[in-house]
Amino acid sequence: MKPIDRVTETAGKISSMEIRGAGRIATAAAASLKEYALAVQAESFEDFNQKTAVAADLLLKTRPTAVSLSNAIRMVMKYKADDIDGARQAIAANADRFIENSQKAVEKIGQIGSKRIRDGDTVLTHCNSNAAISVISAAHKSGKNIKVIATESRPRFQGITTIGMLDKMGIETELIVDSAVRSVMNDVDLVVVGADVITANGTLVNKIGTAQIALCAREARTSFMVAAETYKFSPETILGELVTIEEREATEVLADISRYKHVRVRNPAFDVTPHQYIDLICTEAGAISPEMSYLIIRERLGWEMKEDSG
Ligand code: RI2
Repeated sequence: MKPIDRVTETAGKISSMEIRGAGRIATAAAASLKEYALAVQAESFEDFNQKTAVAADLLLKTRPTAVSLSNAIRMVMKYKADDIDGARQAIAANADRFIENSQKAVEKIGQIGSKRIRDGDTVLTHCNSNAAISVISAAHKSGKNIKVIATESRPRFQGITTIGMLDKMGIETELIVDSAVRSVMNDVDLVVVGADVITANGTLVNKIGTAQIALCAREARTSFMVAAETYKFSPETILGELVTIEEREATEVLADISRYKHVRVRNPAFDVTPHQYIDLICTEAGAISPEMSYLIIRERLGWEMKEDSG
């Protein structure tokens, strides 16, 4: 297989959600760029730079919402080299660093976030987030007796992946349909979800249904926590950019719509939770209030801003 075909294959898996989850798609893209940079044949340094830029663009276009993807690609593609060999090594080193930091971040988030879970707590989670599961798993490992309520997360049923992971860890779990969230909220002590994007003012963009859960949590006075690596924060939002919400295929919701004449299916993959509904964002840099998101972007991703606005 040609190196570019391998990138196209990974991009296809990300688009179809065979590889999914904001963190996983970011590390898969980084690994794919490394593999490509090490394998691609180029006639000149310019040719190499052009080819790797095309590969990066292929990966970038797969999922329009997740800022993890654009942050990862920019971190991997930020290299200074004099020749092709130097560039190959720099891209490979950047990718390795990104993947390692990402794994460490998820662990750290677990350690920090788990302190918010008390012995005997019931935690509700939505979709399937590695970062959120890290928090739950760290609380369980520290000996706390906890119960988890997991939503199905239609239409792609990522909740089934979540209950599988929790089951393997030996954590007592209940599966509910998405519309049962209000019915169980009074039994929940803490909601923990992941993030696809966090904007400069602390607004959360996450799996469709998250905003309704946050609303229910607020009404029931239940704490709502977001678990997110710092590369889920969007530097572009400081520059005024809006977050694009991915609309996916109608067939994910209804396999055959052909018998209806006046019906169309809408399938937004993500929704927007205002910062007022979020008690805490747990990152590898610490647990912060949503209002501190701007600082995370300046301090952790600031270099990207300078690059963009320059
Ligand atoms: P981690 C997922 O998106 C969910 O929205 C989840 O909350 C978020 O990514 C973060 O997941 P999708 O790929 O990075 O299922 O914490 O659309 O694993």
